[in-house]
Amino acid sequence: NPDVVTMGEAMALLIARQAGPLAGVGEFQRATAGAELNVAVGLSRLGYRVAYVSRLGDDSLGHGLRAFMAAQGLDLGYVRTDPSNPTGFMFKAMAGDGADPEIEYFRRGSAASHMTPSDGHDVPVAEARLLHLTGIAPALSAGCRELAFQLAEQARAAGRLVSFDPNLRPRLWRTQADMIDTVNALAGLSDVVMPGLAEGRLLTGYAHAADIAEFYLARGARQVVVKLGPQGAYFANALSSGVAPGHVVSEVIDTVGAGDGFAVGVISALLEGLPLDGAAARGNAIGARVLQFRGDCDGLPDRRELARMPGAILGAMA
Ligand code: KDG
Repeated sequence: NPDVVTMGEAMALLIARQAGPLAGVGEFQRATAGAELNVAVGLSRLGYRVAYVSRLGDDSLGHGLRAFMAAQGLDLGYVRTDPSNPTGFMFKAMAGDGADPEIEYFRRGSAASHMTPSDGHDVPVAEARLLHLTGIAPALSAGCRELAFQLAEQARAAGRLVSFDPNLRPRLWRTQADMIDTVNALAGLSDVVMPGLAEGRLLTGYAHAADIAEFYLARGARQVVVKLGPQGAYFANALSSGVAPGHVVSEVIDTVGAGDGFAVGVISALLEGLPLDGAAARGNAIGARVLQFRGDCDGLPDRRELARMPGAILGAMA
């Protein structure tokens, strides 16, 4: 059985090899993207068995993604091939000075966006230790949204942990109100909620990390970690609250994927029985490492690399 189950859309990622707006870039490097895929890869590198639920098109991008996932050790038993719809892809520009890069999606009507609750039927959520979801999959289609809620409800009914990163992508939603309502409803089914500060403000209407955390604790979350960027992360549960300090990164290469690296740190540490402050510290350390690599997954460490990282509080693998 898997330790962790996650579900989402994997995309081919074309990363600009030249600076400037995407419209003028002629050379790209091929990589992979997908917030939940990044988390799956990060947890697999740390030794967890991860089952990934998705659909890929029967095309070269889909075949390439499947080979990548297999090489990363993911359990692909729940990745279906959809012969009638394409694999999604996206472009990412080369950003300067730590700004978020320009992103362009080609994913509408993709194979993954055609998922429905039937994709979750044989997934062993009740046998896994944790289910990880983000706010991206439920934005893709009604079917993906139903699948996300179904998996969350199955995990809860079986007493399994649910971790959730809002990962707000306003351009994927029809309206902001729909985004806020849906994301907060999924957060309400989750034990561990990990918004960024700007996301938390938009989702709750509160300005301060402590109030954002209180909002989710009052709705049933057991642990909340609010990402504060270079300032680190604010964490709160019934026992404790505080700030796990951030890391100084001398050169930020690319910000995309740092939040997923943060989630890998928090989830792995909690699975290893670390207290929430240690989990937030490991999240900060892995998030900071991801900032120093261009690809979304390139900075995700294995156990040996984690052991050498500053501030990545170590725990015994459970
Ligand atoms: O969190 C990183 C993701 O944003 C990236 O890999 C692509 O999943 C993605 C998305 O939908 O933006």
